[in-house]
Amino acid sequence: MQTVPPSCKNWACDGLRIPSPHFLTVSETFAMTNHNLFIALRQAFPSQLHDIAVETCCSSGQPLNYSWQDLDARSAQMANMLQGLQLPEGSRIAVQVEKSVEAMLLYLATLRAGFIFLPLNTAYQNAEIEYFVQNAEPAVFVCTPTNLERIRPIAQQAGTQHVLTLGDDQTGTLLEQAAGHPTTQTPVSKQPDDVAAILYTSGTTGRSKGAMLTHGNLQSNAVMLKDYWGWKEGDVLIHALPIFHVHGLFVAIHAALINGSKMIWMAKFDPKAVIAAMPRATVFMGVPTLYVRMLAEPTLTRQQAQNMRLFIAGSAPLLIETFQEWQERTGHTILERYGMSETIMLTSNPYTADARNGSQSTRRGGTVGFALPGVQLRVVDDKGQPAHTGEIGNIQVQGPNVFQGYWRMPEKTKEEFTVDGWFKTGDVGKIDTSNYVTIVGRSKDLIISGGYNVYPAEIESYINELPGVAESALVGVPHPDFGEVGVAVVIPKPGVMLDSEQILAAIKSQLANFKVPKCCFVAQELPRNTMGKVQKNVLRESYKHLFATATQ
Ligand code: MCA
Ligand code: AMP
Repeated sequence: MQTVPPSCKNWACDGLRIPSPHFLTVSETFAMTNHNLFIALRQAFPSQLHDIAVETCCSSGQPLNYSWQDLDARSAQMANMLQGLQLPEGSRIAVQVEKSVEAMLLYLATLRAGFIFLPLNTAYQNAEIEYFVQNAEPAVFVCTPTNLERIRPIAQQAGTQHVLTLGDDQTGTLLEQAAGHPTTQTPVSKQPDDVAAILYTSGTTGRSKGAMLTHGNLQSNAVMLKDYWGWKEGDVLIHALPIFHVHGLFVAIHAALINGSKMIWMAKFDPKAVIAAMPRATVFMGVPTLYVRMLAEPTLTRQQAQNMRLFIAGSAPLLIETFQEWQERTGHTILERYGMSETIMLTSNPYTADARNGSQSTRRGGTVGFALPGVQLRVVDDKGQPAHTGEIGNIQVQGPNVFQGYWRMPEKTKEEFTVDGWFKTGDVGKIDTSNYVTIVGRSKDLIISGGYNVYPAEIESYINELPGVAESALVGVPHPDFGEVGVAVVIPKPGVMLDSEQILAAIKSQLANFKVPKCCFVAQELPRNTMGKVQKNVLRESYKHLFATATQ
């Protein structure tokens, strides 16, 4: 039975401006005059606009169905509302809200209206938000109704003119204001180089940098992945990832929309719910932690997964044990791919062959597959010279997917590119004789925990500010659930007694919860090499068994 959201009742999808459906090829994309990404997505909507596009699942309220017409009409209303605010060209629309279909519509509306979408992790706390708004100076900030009183002064101090709210239960001033606007809208004309979104990603200095992704970056990656991953009519995606990072926002949503595919939409990942939805779906995307958690469920069986066509993993290394166990339990071979906020998707294992048929072109566990069509990837040594086949070095990339630069950080942007225009990923890897890429580590000091990035320099700077702290070091150690988690080692000032629980509590009040170290040790000194540099490898070795179970 179809339950229509209360606010959708009176929609009329009159005068749609874009004929449908038609899947754009890469060459057609380049022949377009208006390169607004929304046009390519809208063009792929099925001709039966009353069919269900998104079905919500497993939230506390009643399941809701959104038709393709709903997506079009409601994003048009929001776009018209945004345009009615008379914002300057290139305005940033910052969004920190819980996952909901309306939040996705706000993203589509921002594209349509030609503004720049700036999604923020819901875990970010005041100090983190303050930095983002002061850096990005958004014209609009959309937050949850609950956070309004907290966010409004922070946003207004940074010059944000409009602070709106959006709840995950179809409430908030954004929807109230959008409701009175027309349900049709012509997407604002955009060039491929126009910025569509800014994604904040931290750096080695601990200061976050806004990666500017263009309409061209996003569109080229989406169109290419649709083909590469064999998307076809009738595919249904289980969407269980957050929508404030590349994986859930771009890779998953674009893939479904650009194929005119329905999404089963889960506000939060619940392993039981995903497994229960498998018989009605064909594609799933997740970070490795999601696969680990599903493997712990007895309901995950070959029969339950038999309707599924493709399981995709990325954002963090997928352990070979997880890859193999998934194959044994479900009969499916996970396709692992690799990407970054600055580049969207870079490499992928092949779609076509199955690992069990012995052909050259299989999905190989422990590797991230081949450079995607249009992406050039090279491995170089520390002097920038090409590494030999199989030799470990720094991964550098080029392609239409590579971002335009860091927001208002031209110097930082320059540093991250080589003089001949290759982007330095900060990942360390190798390419074998069959062209499979394997990531073996990172030159950047980064911990990836459950698919979220934690930059030690940022956490250390917070710890070092605490009273009585002389210095600190954060290292990543293996964890059976999150893959990797942070462990802090803190050195007190002479004569000071520090309490590790108090340190963690102090950090927790200032930083997103996933950044809080899972363990903290107070020590007398940090191990250093002869140059005086902290030997994080020694700390990692000391604590590597702290959470040891399945990862050992
Ligand atoms: C939650 N917690 C975590 C994490 N998530 N700790 C470390 N790492 C995490 N990732 C902690 C919280 O701090 C909290 O601790 C406790 O777990 C429960 O929090 P809750 O939010 O309820 O956790 P959860 O719902 O179980 O979330 C786990 C999760 C989530 C489902 C794995 O982290 C998740 O959705 N991860 C996916 C991230 C993602 O989409 N990454 C893609 C980035 P306490 O109670 O002590 O406070 S895009 C990217 O990387 C690139 C481009 C790419 O290639 O895709
Ligand atoms: P982000 O800054 O959130 O975009 O994170 C990008 C980083 O995630 C990359 O530079 C890699 O270090 C890591 N990453 C993404 N996918 C994979 C993967 N399949 N295997 C290993 N690391 C990955």
